[in-house]
Order: sequence, then structure tokens, then C-alpha cells
Amino acid sequence: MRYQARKSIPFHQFKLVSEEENMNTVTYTIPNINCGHCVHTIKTEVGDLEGVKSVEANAETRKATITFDAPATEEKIVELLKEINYPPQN
Ligand SMILES: [Cu+2]
Repeated sequence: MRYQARKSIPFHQFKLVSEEENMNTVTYTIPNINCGHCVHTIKTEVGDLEGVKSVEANAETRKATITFDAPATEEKIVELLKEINYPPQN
């Protein structure tokens, strides 16, 4: 009976939950975001970084929100943003 109860929860659901628990979200103010092209560049470049799950960027608020887990780190994301000329504000 106990075995049956455990078996009723598919393994992939456990994995999904644990992956979400490890997820990090950061929001940066990036003064250089000023049009849709900037938004596209940031989404594409940061989105290509291994471990980045989602990138939202907004030309009006000049903010970018990035969700990520390993191997991506905040350090790597900030480094990349500087490289592509969209340095986050301190
Ligand atoms: Cu632009």
C-alpha cells in the first residue's frame, strides 16, 4: 500500500519541483535599454547563456528580469551584460 502511494507521483514531478527551488531571479536596471532592439539583443544574448531559463526586458522601465540556475551565476550574467554594452546600474 505504501509503495502504491509513492508510485502514484511520477518521478518527473519531483524533478520539476526541485529545479524550481534552485531557481534564482534577479532584476537589474539597465539605463542603455531604450528600444525594442535593445530588448531583443538582451533577450537573445542573455537567453543563450547556459542555465538561463527566462529573460524579460522592458524599454520603458529599463529593467531586465532574469531567471536562472547553475551553471549560470549573477556574476556571469553581469559580465555578459557589460560585454554587450548594457551594464546594469549599481
Ligand atoms: Cu535600443
